[in-house]
Amino acid sequence: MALGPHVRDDFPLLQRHIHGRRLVYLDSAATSQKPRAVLDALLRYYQESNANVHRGIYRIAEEATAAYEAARATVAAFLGAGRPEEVVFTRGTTEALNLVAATWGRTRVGPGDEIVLTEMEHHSNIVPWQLVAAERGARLRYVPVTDEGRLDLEAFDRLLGPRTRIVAVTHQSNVLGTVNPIPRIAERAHAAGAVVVVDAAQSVPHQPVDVRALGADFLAFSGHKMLGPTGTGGLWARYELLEAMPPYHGGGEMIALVEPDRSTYKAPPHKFEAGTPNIADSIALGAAVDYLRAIGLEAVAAHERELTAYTLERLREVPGVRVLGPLDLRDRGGAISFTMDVAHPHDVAQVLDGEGIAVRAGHHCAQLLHRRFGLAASARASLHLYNTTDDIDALVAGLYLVRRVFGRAPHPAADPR
Ligand code: 7TS
Repeated sequence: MALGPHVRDDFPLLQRHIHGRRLVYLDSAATSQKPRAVLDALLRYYQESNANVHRGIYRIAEEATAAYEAARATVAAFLGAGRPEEVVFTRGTTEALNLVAATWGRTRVGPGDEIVLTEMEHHSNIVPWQLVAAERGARLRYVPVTDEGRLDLEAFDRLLGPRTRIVAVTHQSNVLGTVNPIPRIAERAHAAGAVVVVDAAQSVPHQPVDVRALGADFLAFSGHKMLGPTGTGGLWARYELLEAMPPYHGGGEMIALVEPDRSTYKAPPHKFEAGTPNIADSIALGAAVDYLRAIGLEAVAAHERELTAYTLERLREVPGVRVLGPLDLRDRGGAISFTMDVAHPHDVAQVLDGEGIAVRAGHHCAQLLHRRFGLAASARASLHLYNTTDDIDALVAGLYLVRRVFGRAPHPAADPR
């Protein structure tokens, strides 16, 4: 394994012990751990340059503004954006998707128009569009998911039509691990006259992402899943689209001129960043990107591919484990959800916790997808660059323990199918 063991030393939290055992952290799809470089950047900002941005003309305010804008430029370059001003900082993917829905969506979608989503979306790429559709009288259409956990692309093509205004799709499923063919989807969506919104919460942290190569119009991501602090993330959009969109929030620092009855706004991205932004955390997100770039996203992806292969192989050994999603490594990443015949996913997670192993259990904010597979919940192990084969060996040993604790008879609520 190229990365795991020596990278782990960079992450203070991964040195912890839980119940007397080394912590095995397998929940990076929920949030990643943070390297020391990110923690140092946070502390350095507060100890040396803490001041509000875009307003003070004194030394530390200028330093804070320069560091905040440098972080934007770092993130923009990381995503292959044309210019730093195409990146709006938000609290994460959820806020970025709500921003697009509430501005572009509400002004461009009318009665009878259609918004195309997929059955594998996270709730944050469903609910904002439901709000728009209800307000504007539009209709939501869903691309079905195949039994193997891929999008049915022929069904997608058939769903596109003259009323399609928006196609909003995840790049990488947080449950199935499936990596969707965004360039192909974007090409068809554009041919139908729709804009393409990509939920890249699970792809940007794990593989090289280039917004231009994807053919996206909007792309949302979460900084806290890519080694940055919580409360960070952003929206990338083509600059012309940001210019054409109304503001999302009103307040200080997003205006050019305020009059009693109306205001004019600053140019993007500032038009979308009302009030005091998340300065320290965004600067530390820049440090996270520097850390990831130093290792290289190709190397991160290769490490995770190898570890995903190892995980799938080891899980196959455990009787009664059923893995969701594609088994072909060419179109899947390291979010590996599974069920066990003898225990409910919550019981699986609880037994694993007793061994110091952190996995998530539940619907992972993807109820439509779980329903599609006849499930209410699943357990999920999700990988990042700091995981190792040791972590997977611990997981597998933990699953054998689950079998010993719950017996070998299938549990009635474990897998309702
Ligand atoms: N989209 C996808 C595909 C996600 O996986 C998540 C978070 C979000 C959007 C929302 O991101 P946020 O940073 O705004 O919360 N996914 C998960 C998960 O799988 N477990 O916890 C959070």
